[in-house]
Amino acid sequence: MVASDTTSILEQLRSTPSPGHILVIDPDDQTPEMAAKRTIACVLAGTRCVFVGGSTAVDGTPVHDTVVAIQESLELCKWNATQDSDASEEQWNIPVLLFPAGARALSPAADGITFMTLMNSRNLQFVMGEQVIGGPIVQKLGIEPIPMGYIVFSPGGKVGEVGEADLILPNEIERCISYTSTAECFGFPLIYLEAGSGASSPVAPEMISAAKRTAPNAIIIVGGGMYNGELAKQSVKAGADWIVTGNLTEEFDDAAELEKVMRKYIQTMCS
Ligand code: 1GP
Repeated sequence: MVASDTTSILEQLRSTPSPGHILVIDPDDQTPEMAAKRTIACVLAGTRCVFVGGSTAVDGTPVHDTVVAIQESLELCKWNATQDSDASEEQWNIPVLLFPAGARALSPAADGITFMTLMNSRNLQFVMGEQVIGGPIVQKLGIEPIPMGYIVFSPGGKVGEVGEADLILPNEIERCISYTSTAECFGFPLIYLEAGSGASSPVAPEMISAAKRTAPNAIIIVGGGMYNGELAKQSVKAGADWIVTGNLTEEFDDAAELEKVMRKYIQTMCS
């Protein structure tokens, strides 16, 4: 990241005006160069944070190469901004966070890591197993861990399958409340409500409202199937602090076109 070195990433996330937009980059779906190009287009459109990872991205090499390419592009844009009195350097202070599928999908070039537990997995490996392997590595790498309760809702997509999630179904608001209250009791600063990448519908607004109500101290992140700004806006109205978009951005190889689409998306989301 190119932010002030004294500000923690978590503080930066907390102080970013809500709602914020997160771009999720899946290194399995694109080259590092394309990931960097999409990142720059989205930041120009208003994105304020980048997650790198995906449910099948378990190997560290593509993750690392992708993080490096993104960081280099952001640094270059920041440097360019220093040469132009009309440009804002601050715009390029974008945290690049690992959003790992497991303990091997790590990179020292990241600014931080969403150190998550997949709370509603049936498999302990995703609740505390990968974490116990990854914890010492994260400490050695010196990247900032940001604790995150990760909760997967129906339809769940690939992450629901791979993560063996006991999905929260549309009529199970009480289960949603149980998980988000528990996440609040653990003190997770981040709670991610996930419908799965490419989900046919995003997490329902009433689930998001319940999460916001029962976990008032957490930053509520919502993603999966957020195909347009209107859906994102509904989630924001329900209480989402940050909206995550992945698949939609992969439809565009042309940076100018992507910037245009995402500018409209983010404007609608914030309206
Ligand atoms: C995946 O929630 C994110 O973890 C993004 O989902 O790819 O559907 O935007 P989409």
